Amino acid sequence: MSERPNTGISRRGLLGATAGGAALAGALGGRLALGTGAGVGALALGTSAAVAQAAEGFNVAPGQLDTHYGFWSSGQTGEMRILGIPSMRELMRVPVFNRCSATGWGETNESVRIHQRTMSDKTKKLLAANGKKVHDNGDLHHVHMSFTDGKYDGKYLFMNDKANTRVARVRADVMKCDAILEIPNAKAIHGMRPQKAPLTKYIFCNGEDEAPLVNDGTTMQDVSTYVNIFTAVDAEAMMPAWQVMVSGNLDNCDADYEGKWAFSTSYNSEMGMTLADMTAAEADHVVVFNIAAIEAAVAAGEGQELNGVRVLDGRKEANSQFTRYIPIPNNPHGCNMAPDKVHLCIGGKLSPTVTVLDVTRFDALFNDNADPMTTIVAQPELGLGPLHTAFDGRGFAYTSLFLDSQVVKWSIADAIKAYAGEAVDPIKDKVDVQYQPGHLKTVMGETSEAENNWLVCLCKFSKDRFLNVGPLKPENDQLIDISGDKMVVVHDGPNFAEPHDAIAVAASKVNPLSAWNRQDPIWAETRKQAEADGVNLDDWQDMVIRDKDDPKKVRVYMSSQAPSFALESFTVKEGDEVTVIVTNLDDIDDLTHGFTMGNHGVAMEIGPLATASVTFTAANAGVYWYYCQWFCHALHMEMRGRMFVEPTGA
Ligand code: RUQ
Ligand code: CUA
Ligand code: CA
Repeated sequence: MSERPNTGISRRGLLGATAGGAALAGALGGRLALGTGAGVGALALGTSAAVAQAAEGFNVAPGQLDTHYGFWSSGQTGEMRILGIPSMRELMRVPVFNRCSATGWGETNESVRIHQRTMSDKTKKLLAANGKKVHDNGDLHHVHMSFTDGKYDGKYLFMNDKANTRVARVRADVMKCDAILEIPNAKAIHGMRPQKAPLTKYIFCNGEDEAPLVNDGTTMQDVSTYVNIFTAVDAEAMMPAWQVMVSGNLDNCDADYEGKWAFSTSYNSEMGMTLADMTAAEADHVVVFNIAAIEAAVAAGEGQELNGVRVLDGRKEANSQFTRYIPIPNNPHGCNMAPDKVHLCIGGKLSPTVTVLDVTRFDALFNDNADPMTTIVAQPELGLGPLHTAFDGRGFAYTSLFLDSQVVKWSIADAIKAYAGEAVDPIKDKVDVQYQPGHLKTVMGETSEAENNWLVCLCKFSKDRFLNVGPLKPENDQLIDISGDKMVVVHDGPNFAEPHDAIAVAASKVNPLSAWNRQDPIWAETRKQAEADGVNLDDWQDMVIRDKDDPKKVRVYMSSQAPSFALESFTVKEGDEVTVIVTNLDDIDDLTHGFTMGNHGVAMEIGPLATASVTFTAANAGVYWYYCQWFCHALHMEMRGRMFVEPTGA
C-alpha cells in the first residue's frame, strides 16, 4: 500500500501551524473569512431553479408531519431541542443541564434528585456553599441516540456537559432527562458518543482539559502531573465503567460498527498550556481505544481505583495494549465513522485535509505493532478549516469548511484512489453556507442506515442573514438538499445559543408516549413518601400532612383535573418548609397542568397522569395564590387557590 508521511502536506497548507497565537486566533475568529463568497452564494441561490424545486420538498404544509426528528444540542443554553426535518420547525425543548421556568426543571424535587443522584460530596458542598440546589448551567455540545446493531433503537438520547464534566440521558419515551452523571477524575467532557454495536453498552466520553490526576491543589504548577482521561460510562446504570489515562488531550470521538474500538482526536498532543504551545507541533493524533483489552484489564483489577472508578494507564510511555496513537496533521477536530463501517474521517481544522483511516486495519496496530501510518488510506485536501464530516448512503462525504464557509461534497472511494496515485479529483461539489459551519448532519448518517435526502449545516455565525436583533445574533442552521448532484441550500434556520451538533432520526424510530405511566420511576421517591404518609397518589387527593419527626415540614398532596385543583386552599405556618405534590388525573392527550406559587419563585409542569413536587419555604405570613400556568380549559384562569401562611407570632 502507499505510504505517505503525514507531514507531506505543504507547510503553507497548514494554516497558522507555526504562525503563532495571534494570527491563528484571528483566522479562527472568523473576521477574515466572514463574508468571503457569502454574497455569491446568496445570488446563486436566488436564481436557481433547483432551489425552487428543492424548497418544494422542504415545505411541510400546515397539518402535515415531518418525516424525521432532529435532536439538537444547544451549547451553553444547556438544553436539548427537538426539531422537525425537513420543516426545521422547533417542536420541543427538553431542559437538561439548565433551569427551566416553564417545567420547573432544576427546581422540582424530581429534577433535583436526578441532578444530585451521582454528584460527588465535593460538588454538593460547593453547591451548598453557593446556596444552590444544582448547577443550573451546562454546555451541551453533542446529542446522540442509543444504538442496537449499528442502528438507532429509539431508547435513549445521551448528551455531554463540557462546563461541569457531566453526561446526561434523556428517555425517548417521555423526552425527559432521567439521569445526570458528574464524571470523576476527568475534566470537561467534550466529545461523547454511544457505542454503536452490538448495542450501546458504553457512552464514550472525552476529557478535554488536562489536570493533575489527584487534583487537590498540591501539584498545580507541575504540568507533568497533568493527565487527560477517557471515560466509558455504563449506559444503563449511568455510572462510570472505567477510565483510561491518555497522552495529549481529547476533543471529539466516535466508535466503530463492530464494538471493538473507540477513537478520539487530540489537538493538544503537546500538552501545551498556551495557544502557541497547543499549536506548536506539526502533528497531533487520534487515539484508538481497544475495548476488549481494556475490559480484560478492568476485570483483572489492573490499574488503580480512584474516586470509585478503575483507571488504566494508556499513555504513550506506558506501552499498553489499551491504546494506539495515529499521527494526524495538527490540531484535528471532527471524528466521524462512515456508514460503510470501514472508514473513519478526521477533520484537519488547521490542515486543509480530512484524514481517512481504515478501521479494519486497527487489529494490526495492536496485534503486530503495525506502523500507525498504514491505517491512513486517504488524505484529500478539501479546503480551509475542515471540522466535521457527514455521510450519505451513496459513498459521499460532506465536510464543513469553517474558514471557507462552505460544505464540500467528496467521494471516499475517489479520495482513496487519489491517495494511491490515481488522477481523480475526489471533490464533487462545494456550496457556500452562511457562515462558518461547525457540525453538519445527514439523515441517519451516523448509523448504517444513512439516507440521501437532507443535510443540516450548523453555522456558528449568521451575521446578515436575519433582521438585526442587537449585538448578539442567532446561529444559523441551514437545510441543504443533497438528493441531486449539486447541493442546494433551501432554508435558513435561526437558532438560539448555540447548537453544536444534531442528529436526524427517521420518525419511525421514535415513539414517545402521550400520557405518563402512573408507576413511572421518575417519581418513585415521591410515591414512596406518599405511601409513608398514607396517601394514595392514584386517587383524588386533598391532604396536608405535617411531618411527625420534623414538625417544620409540611407536605401538601393535591390532584388536578381541569379546571381545578383538589385543594382550593391549604394552611401552613410561617417558616414551614412546604412540599407541594400535584398529580394530574387528566389522561387526555396534550392536557398539561401547571402549579405556580405566587411570590415564591416556584412553578412546575404536570403532564397528563404525571406527578410532580416542589419544596419551598413559606417565609412570610399572608395569603398567597397558587394557580395553573398551563392553559388547560376555558376556566383555566379560575384554576387557582390560596395558601394561608399563619403568623407564628414570634
Ligand atoms: S464541537 S464545531 Cu463541541 Cu462537536 Cu465541533
Ligand atoms: Cu390547569 Cu390551566
Ligand atoms: Ca496541537
